[in-house]
Amino acid sequence: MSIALQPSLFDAVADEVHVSALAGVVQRTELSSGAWVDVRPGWVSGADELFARLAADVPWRAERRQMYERVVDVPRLVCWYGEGVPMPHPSLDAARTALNGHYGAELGEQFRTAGLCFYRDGRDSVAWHGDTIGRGQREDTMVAIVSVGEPRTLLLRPRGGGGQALRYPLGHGDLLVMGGSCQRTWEHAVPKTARPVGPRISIQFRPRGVA
Ligand SMILES: O=C(O)CCC(=O)C(=O)O
Repeated sequence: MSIALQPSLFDAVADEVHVSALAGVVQRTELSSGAWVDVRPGWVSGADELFARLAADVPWRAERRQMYERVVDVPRLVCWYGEGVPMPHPSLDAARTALNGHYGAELGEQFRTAGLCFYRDGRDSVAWHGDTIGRGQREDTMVAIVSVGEPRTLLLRPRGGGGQALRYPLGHGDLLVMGGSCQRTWEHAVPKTARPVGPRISIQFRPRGVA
């Protein structure tokens, strides 16, 4: 797959992909109902290289789903790496190891799976939802999202809406972690945009039984 990407200035000089330390630099925002969100901008350096590798090497799948009487295209490409399945790039193992080192004690378990989503342009999106398939419906958990490629806005709002959504533009190696009750008391979305935006890949690390 060949997709044009505007490189960030930082990545113009980064020739390898690596993750930096998290302790003391992740910024936590407490939300309502025991939910929280952590943000670490630019966590992955060499993120444009990682984007290019993932865009080319991951066996992306287009999905279709039933929507009322029609079957429609899911507006993004996906690929799922379950427990024990080799990651498509060694830096994703490094990222997961670093996340487990930083969050393992608080989470009480390990991040194990990786879901990858490819937003090709502003028409690709994901609607409001919480990751409530599985344990996220009943239990506090964490979902860690690494974003590479061009920034897209991830919105967060209390479940059911109301009030101003929080906006997080995520791309070029940014990390965002949703924790506590976030998956069942808040919802997130990546809306479509009419702005000319380049492609973004989202890598979501989750513990076992959360999807
Ligand atoms: O694109 C993102 O970072 C969000 C992905 C997401 O919410 C999901 O796949 O459940």
